[in-house]
Amino acid sequence: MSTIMRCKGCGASLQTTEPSRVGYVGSLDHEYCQSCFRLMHYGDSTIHFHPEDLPSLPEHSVILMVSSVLHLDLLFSHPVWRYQSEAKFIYIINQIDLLPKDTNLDLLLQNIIRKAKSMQVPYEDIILMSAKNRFDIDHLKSYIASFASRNIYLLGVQNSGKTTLFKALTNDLKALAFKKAGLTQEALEGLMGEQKIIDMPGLYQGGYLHHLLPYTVYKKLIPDTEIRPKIYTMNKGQSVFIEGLIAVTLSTETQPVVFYLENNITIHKTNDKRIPELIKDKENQFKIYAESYEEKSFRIIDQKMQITLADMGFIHVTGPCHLKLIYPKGLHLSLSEALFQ
Ligand SMILES: Nc1nc2c(ncn2[C@@H]2O[C@H](COP(=O)(O)OP(=O)(O)OP(=O)(O)O)[C@@H](O)[C@H]2O)c(=O)[nH]1
Ligand SMILES: [Mg+2]
Repeated sequence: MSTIMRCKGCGASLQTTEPSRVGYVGSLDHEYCQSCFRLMHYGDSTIHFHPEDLPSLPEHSVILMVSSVLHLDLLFSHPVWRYQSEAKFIYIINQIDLLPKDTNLDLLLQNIIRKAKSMQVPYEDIILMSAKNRFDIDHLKSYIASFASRNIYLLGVQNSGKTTLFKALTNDLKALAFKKAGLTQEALEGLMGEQKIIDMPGLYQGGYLHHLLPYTVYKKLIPDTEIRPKIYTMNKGQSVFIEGLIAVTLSTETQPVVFYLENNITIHKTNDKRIPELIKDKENQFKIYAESYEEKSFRIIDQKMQITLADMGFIHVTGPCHLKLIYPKGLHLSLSEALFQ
């Protein structure tokens, strides 16, 4: 019986026959598929499929549902509990190091718990942590060890940090964790003491940057360091153009608007009338931005609200006011109460 060789980076079954398919490699004695090799050494991305179906896991599993703080508005949008009703769910809210240092984490946790309760989401625990923090990892290890279950699954949206956690929990040095959405192709397995940790391929989320932009572009736009607030006092009719991608215009009277984005993102203050011309110019420059743009208006009544800009960051603004956003068609934007302060 021949054993299937797997890529150590993404878990794909290695094959030598079809270069355009996942897992292709020149020779089966390589550790990494060609795609992972290129990602590691040249920083580019070739093929990867995006699994859309929820995987079926054994009954009574312990499932760590991993979410990034960047994805909180969609935290419970994959109702895995409906298909895995016997499982124990622990929600890991990862990448909290991205939030400003003075964020009130207790308040954030309370808001998440309130949301879980209102949506009747079953859970054992909700843990705020950073996969890059040794102390948080040690805590998680002891917590996981307290479960009798032998198999612990890591599940969640692409780019939420599952493989980063997997590597830290199992001391695996070869699995790849990059900002490439859909990097893990098939389950990766490793041991933490007597327990098996299984890192699953990420769940696909449409409307995120990977949906519209090539990896070499979106990897620079998704934050990997603290998103410090930048406050812009905007006047009526004034616009802020974010990295040639999203234009935010204030249609009401002067108002401070707070942007939480990766530090290197260019924010250009302009006025409403120049936006079409700027968008066109950006398209000419990059030829990669969306074929078409769409527009959404947000009427903010009174309290502090949050507009989530796909997996790129947030806007906080307090009403009453009216913001208009022009953005590539299909990009995910949402309005919610400000989840963190
Ligand atoms: N700042 C920060 N970055 C993190 C953290 N966890 C993961 N990352 C980064 O997030 C990116 C994605 O991490 P992965 O572990 O590959 O994410 P994944 O959930 O396995 O993604 P898929 O395999 O595509 O489903 C990488 O660039 C990681 O370095 C964290 O706690 N803090
Ligand atoms: Mg992964």
